Amino acid sequence: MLHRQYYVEKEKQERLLARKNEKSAYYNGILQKYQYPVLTREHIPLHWRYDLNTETNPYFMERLGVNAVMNSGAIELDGKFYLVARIEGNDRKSFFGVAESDSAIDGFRFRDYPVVLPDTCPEETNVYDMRLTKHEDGWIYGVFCSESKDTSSDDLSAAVAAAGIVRTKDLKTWERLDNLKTLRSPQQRNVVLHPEFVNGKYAFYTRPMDDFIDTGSGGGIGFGLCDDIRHAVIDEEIITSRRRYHTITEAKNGAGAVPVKTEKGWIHIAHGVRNTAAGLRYVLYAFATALDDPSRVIAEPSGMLLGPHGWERVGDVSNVVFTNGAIARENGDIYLYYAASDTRMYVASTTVDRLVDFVFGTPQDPLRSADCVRQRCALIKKNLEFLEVQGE
Ligand code: BGC
Ligand code: BMA
Repeated sequence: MLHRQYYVEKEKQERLLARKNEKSAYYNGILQKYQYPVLTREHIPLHWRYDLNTETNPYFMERLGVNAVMNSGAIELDGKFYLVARIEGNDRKSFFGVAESDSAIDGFRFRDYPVVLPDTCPEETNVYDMRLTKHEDGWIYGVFCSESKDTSSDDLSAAVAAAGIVRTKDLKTWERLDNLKTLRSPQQRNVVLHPEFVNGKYAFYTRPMDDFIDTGSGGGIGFGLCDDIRHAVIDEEIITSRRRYHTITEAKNGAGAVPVKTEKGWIHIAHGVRNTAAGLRYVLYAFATALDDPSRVIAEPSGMLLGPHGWERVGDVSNVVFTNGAIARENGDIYLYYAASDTRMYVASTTVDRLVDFVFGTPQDPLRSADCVRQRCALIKKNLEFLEVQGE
């Protein structure tokens, strides 16, 4: 027999899943944010959390609760929208779940089961943040963080982050390949596979770092090539988007969504981190690289593309927005999926034209207050003169 509360919870969940999203009042002309999250812990099917049998669960209590749904890979397949979400159990372990919808902004539903990855690394403790790349070789690749305990250290929290790689054709059957080896960097997180071959090789955006948390001497987002995707090894990592003093990337940066190909260049949406008295603050920023050399930065608009505002600032790891997936549609629409404070997923929309205009038409960061204020005064002067001409 099903518990009475099952029907109450089911009804609540159906209402949530059927809720239409609405444009948020937030305006900056670049991104249209939507008001409601697209995925939350409340979207997780009841049968993943409760034992539905009243005999073994007389109080209808959550047996395996879910704490958060965040950092999702995103892909469009045959006109449907898919998010491969990072789901964090109450036990702090993350795993992946595929949610699908006919709409890019609402209606996402998880399948009956989460993703069961081939368990090929016995030392792996946690997996998270999968980027999905539709590669020109015909496969869909998922590159994610595979975290293990650092057994060489006495520190209980010492860990090693590596990039795990899987591939699939249908988001149902997943083949696990070797973890990426970067010969010159001991740790990797935030690795993204470029969708096209570069000089006939597979190309990865990496994030060289000295240690699990600190990027240390790692200069920013790396780029490296490898011959064999099944046993991926990268020797040299060259730096594309650099970290800089007193900018939004001072503490760390990392690739986010798979770059979007446009007529003017590859557009990247990445995250930048700065340290504050209240802890690390994560924002999103954009830049472009050359079509003939996706590692060469050709445009770097100043500042952030999206930062945590309002309720987005509040959650398990507050003051964080993070993306590892965007969907660029054939018609030029772009949907950027981002997590707020490591707790829930939101979406913002834009278009290729707008993003190109933002990336190539926004001035660069002059890096010093004196120059920034001069830059702003030039804009103000131009506007005041224009308003006068307009008779305003
Ligand atoms: C967490 C990630 C976090 C990383 C670095 C991992 O253990 O699961 O969410 O980004 O540590 O702080
Ligand atoms: C990490 C990322 C994310 C997370 C962020 C903020 O470095 O890889 O998993 O969203 O920190 O906690």
